[in-house]
Amino acid sequence: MGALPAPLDPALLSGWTWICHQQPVPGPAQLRSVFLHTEHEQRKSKTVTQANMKVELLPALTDNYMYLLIDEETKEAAIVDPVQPQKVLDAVKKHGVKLTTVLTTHHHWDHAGGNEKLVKMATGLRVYGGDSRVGALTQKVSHLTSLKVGSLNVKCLSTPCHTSGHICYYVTKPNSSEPPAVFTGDTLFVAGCGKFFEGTPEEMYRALIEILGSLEPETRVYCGHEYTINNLKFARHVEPNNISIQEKLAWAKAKYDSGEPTIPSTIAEEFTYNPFMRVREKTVQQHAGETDPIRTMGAIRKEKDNFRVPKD
Ligand SMILES: N[C@@H](CCC(=O)N[C@@H](CS)C(=O)NCC(=O)O)C(=O)O
Ligand SMILES: [Zn+2]
Ligand SMILES: [Zn+2]
Repeated sequence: MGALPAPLDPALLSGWTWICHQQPVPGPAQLRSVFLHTEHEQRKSKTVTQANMKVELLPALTDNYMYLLIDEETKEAAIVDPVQPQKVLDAVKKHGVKLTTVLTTHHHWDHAGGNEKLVKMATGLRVYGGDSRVGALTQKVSHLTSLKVGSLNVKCLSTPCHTSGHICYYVTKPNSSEPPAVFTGDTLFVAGCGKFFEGTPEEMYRALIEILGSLEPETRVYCGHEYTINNLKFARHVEPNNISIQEKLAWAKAKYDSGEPTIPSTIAEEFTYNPFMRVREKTVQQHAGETDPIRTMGAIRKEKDNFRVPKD
């Protein structure tokens, strides 16, 4: 074993001073940049292989993920939110695949900020997104737009709230018994959801419960950030007696300690520990002092915006 630094508390991982849709500006957090640099290198990638689709998780920035989606049949590939283009091209080369497609979840810098550079480094890319603010956009998509990556079917799901043009991408392989995958950007995180920058509690309810919540329960969830531990600490605050939260938190801490991603989860799992997916549950409503799921959604989002994450 080399001299790896002790893992940082995830509460320290915010790194740069920024709002997520702006380019980071050097701030007080630069003091931690030496640690953070080391921390980046400690974050491991991971490949999830299903029968006909492969998903490589590519850690980016401090806590973002880019995802390389590979169709094993044709060796064609798509990249989700390529904020660090060189890392993407290294992964493309490693897998010996042809990158044809960029799937952008939303226009924020930490997701779409690499598009312009990537299209210059690799020519002929189709760049999809649901918002004219997405850089290098070639095809604007909307709810239920379908597209293909090799033999894989990708269905665009419009999930406005974090941003008004946010798209999740649902990927299936025709005639396969393997579970589908969904790339959820900053709409759904493991055990959490994105901030409501451009939308309402009602819209997030529709996105999480009605749209993502009606996908096949075994669907793999690949989200835009590694926020799992902090999210579960908030979930535990909302539902102190929920065993699923306690078990997932212990599991996530062990993963974090070994530098491994906590992604993917599944839609079925999210319903057991994610408070924003559980706004119809009495326990969550009681915590919020509400009886209506949409009002509960608004109340717990507001509470999380101001939540101080405990050390353990
Ligand atoms: N609380 C975030 C701060 C960064 C942030 O605001 N992230 C955006 C996405 S880029 C967000 O929607 N976070 C959801 C949340 O804080 O619950 C963290 O855990 O580091
Ligand atoms: Zn983000
Ligand atoms: Zn965002």
